[in-house]
Amino acid sequence: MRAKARAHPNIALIKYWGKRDIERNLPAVGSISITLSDLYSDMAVEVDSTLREDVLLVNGDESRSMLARVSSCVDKVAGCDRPFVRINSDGNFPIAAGLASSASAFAALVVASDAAFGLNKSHEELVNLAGRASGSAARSLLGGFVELENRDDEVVVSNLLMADDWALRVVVAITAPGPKPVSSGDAMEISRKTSPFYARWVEQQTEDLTEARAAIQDRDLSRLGAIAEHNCLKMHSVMWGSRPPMIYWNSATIACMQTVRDLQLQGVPVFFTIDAGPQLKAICAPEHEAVVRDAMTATAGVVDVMLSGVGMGARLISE
Ligand code: 2P0
Repeated sequence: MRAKARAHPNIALIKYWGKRDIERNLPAVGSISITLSDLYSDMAVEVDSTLREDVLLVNGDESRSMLARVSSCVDKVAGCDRPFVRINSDGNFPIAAGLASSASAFAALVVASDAAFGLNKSHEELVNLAGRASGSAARSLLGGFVELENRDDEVVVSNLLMADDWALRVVVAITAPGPKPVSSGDAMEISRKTSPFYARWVEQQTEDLTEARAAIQDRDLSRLGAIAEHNCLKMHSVMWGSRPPMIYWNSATIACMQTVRDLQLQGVPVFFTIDAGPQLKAICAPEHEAVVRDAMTATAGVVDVMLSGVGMGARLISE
């Protein structure tokens, strides 16, 4: 009646922004991501019939703010009449700061809960349970290059390439490690309801997915970079056009973008993406990682740099 799982955050190259069904947390658009290898969330779930409520420890400290969302995810896996659980969540990167901590946390949570309750659910069920907790978490069930597709009333994830098929490196420039002011879920709804660009964003997503899929199959970094940067800036334009505007960037985020542009002008094959937070992720081949890392580290306002490869999907690990 206890199990522990590890999952990694994923970075969307073609983004999920907006929901078509809030109740079931179904995304309005498909997306393509890479699962990271070096950042992780571990979730240990222990069923304990002596508890009077669920208990959540995040990096060793009791957390009540995240408890309702975590409990609700365990309910969806094991049913509302389940015994209470003690959950230990540990990770090696900042939470709720635009680094997809909810993706890795909920992917690990559904895998650990399924095992702790001995349910043996199918991979497809686990994907959809993770997606209900956090849209991007469905993608962290798989490693490598992952596409999430909308199908009727469910999501389907599949591998475009495995992690070993294309060894890209991700240089994460942290410009502000604190939690974001507005959650992604709330910001998406504000965008859907108020941004004049939202409908066009949804309409164009199929084109962007097709282009990125082809670039990934060809392992063409400059083609993938062009469509990923376009899709990222388009998503942020939807946010900027919302009322109130959703601006997650700070001045260092823009400085990082300029650093990537300068590297590109010097002939370094690298591209950037930015999620719902002020951190920038620069993506390149392994032979260019050191120059990209040094340039990001030297950029004004960067407080930390994390390095990662492309990694594995969610799985059970020993305690
Ligand atoms: C993504 N983001 O595709 C996009 C890009 C942020 C920007 O998925 O409301 O935490 O829990 O389903 O998955 C972040 O949103 O949102 C996200 P919910 P989630 O990675």
